[in-house]
Parts: sequence; C-alpha cells; structure tokens
Amino acid sequence: MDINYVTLCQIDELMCLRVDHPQAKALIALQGAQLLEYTPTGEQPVIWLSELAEFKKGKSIRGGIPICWPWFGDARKNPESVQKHLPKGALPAHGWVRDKPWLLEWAASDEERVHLRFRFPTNIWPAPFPNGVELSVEMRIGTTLQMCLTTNNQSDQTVNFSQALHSYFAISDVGSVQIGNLEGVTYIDTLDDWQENSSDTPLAIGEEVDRIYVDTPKVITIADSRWQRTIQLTSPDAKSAVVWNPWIEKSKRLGQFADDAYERMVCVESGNTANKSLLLREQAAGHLRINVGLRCPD
Ligand code: TA6
Repeated sequence: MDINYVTLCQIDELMCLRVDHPQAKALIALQGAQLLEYTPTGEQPVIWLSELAEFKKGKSIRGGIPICWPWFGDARKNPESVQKHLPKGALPAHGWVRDKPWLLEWAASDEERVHLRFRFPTNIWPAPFPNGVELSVEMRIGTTLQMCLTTNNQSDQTVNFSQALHSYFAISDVGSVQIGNLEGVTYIDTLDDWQENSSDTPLAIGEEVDRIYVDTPKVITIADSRWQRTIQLTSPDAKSAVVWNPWIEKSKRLGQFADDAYERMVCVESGNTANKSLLLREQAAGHLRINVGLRCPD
C-alpha cells in the first residue's frame, strides 16, 4: 500500500493496517474493520486494546471499537421487529460482522488525517435477513477520530436492525473517571432485570455497570481527573448508548481480559439498541457516526 502514513502488517493470523500519522497513531484489523488502537500525538491512548487480545481468524478481538450489526448484544433480547429478520437457533453476541473479513475500499491521507473506507464484502445475508443490504464504514484518523457506519438498504423491503459502535475507552484508573451528560437520562439496567432507572449525578464507577441509556444526548463525556483530560464522544445519529464496565468478578470470567483490566477501560457504545433499533425503508441509507476527541478539563 503506497498511501502515506498507512502500512499493511500481519499480527498473528490477522492482516491489519498500521497508521503512523503526525497527528495520531492507530491500528485497524481488516477482520471486522475493527479499529483497535487510537492515540493522538502527545496524548495517552484514547481507545483501549486488551493486553491479552488475540488476533485469530473468526474470533472477536477484545477492545478497540467492534462493529455490532445487524443486532446488538443477545439477539433474543432485541425487539421482535429485529428478531423477525434473524434465523432461528443460536446466534453470536453483537451480530454477524465483527469477526468477519472486510475489504479496504479506499484510502487517502493529507497533513490533517488519514481517511479509510471499508466495505463488508457481500450483501447476501442468512435468511430471512433481506439480501441487498450493504454495509460500509469510514474512518477519519487525526487529532480526532471520526467513524461513520453506513447501512445502505438496496433491498426491496423495509429492514429493522440494531447496531452499535462498541467503543472501549482507555482510562487512567476506574476510580478517577466520571461519565457525564447522562444525568437524568433513562437507562435500562441489564443487571437489575432490565428495569428502567435514571440518576441525577454523573456516573462514577464502583461496581459492575451494564446500562443501555436511551434518548441520549449528542455528546457524552468521560472525565479523567488523573490524566487531566476529558474524552468527548459525539454521536449525532445514536438514540442509545451502552455504558459497561465488568468490574472485579466478571473480569475474571471474560476472555482476552486481565483480572484487573476493568481498572483501565470503560465502554461507552453509541448506537441504536434495545427499543431504539432502526427501521430503514427500501432504497434508503442510515448512518451511525461518532466523533471522539479530547478536551482539557474545564
Ligand atoms: O458492552 C455491553 C455488552 O453486551 C456487555 O454485556 C458485555 O457482554 C460486553 O458487551 C462484551 O461483549 P463481548 O461479546 O465482546 O464479550
């Protein structure tokens, strides 16, 4: 590849793109078009990758920004409108595409950023999911990270799906961060029998958290007092956001996850999940965009 700042490399079984640009470094696996690392120049990493990440064909990689599509989480916990498109029987968590090869369709760079576009190599899906639904993702990697996941419904029917950009953010220490802008926002607590709840204070993490916030604001912040920065996650199209930290006990049960890794990461996953799944009419396209940037503390 002769694009400035981008080199093709192999890590164990997987082909990856390494971005080394004056403004930022990044690593992307062609499997899942999964951004694995993102570090703006002169900063601590913004996106977290497990120290125990495995680069094996057909196996999801722990960390980065997995693309969850055309369903999020447990397929059977999705609305009927999403499930009606899915085959019966066992289905993997977080959809079909995060552990499959994608194609690099386009790459360019300038002094500001590297711009990449990946396409899922087929629009033929397991029945009864409609054929002709195309999936692509664009990434702009510079002083901020921008991603846009596009679903292009070229089929002759309406399609319902749930989706998320499952971002693992790097933090200094779980006791030093607060998730902001979710005060007063209703969430579904998957750890409390999927009951609805809300809180009037910024979220500090002191136990396992696995919440689906709905009707979320465009901007969610991760304030990190020890690294003296705030990660700003802007998601103009998302109608939901999952906040997840496995805490102590679940960390011991997770694959590719050190027992103390919960101290160094938090997931804030912009998407259209739970009762905020997306309906796309035939010949229509839908976008899920995120912009990740750093803000010095106020
Ligand atoms: O982040 C929400 C969540 O659904 C959690 O419940 C946890 O399962 C996490 O995703 C990780 O899922 P994975 O399949 O990548 O281990």
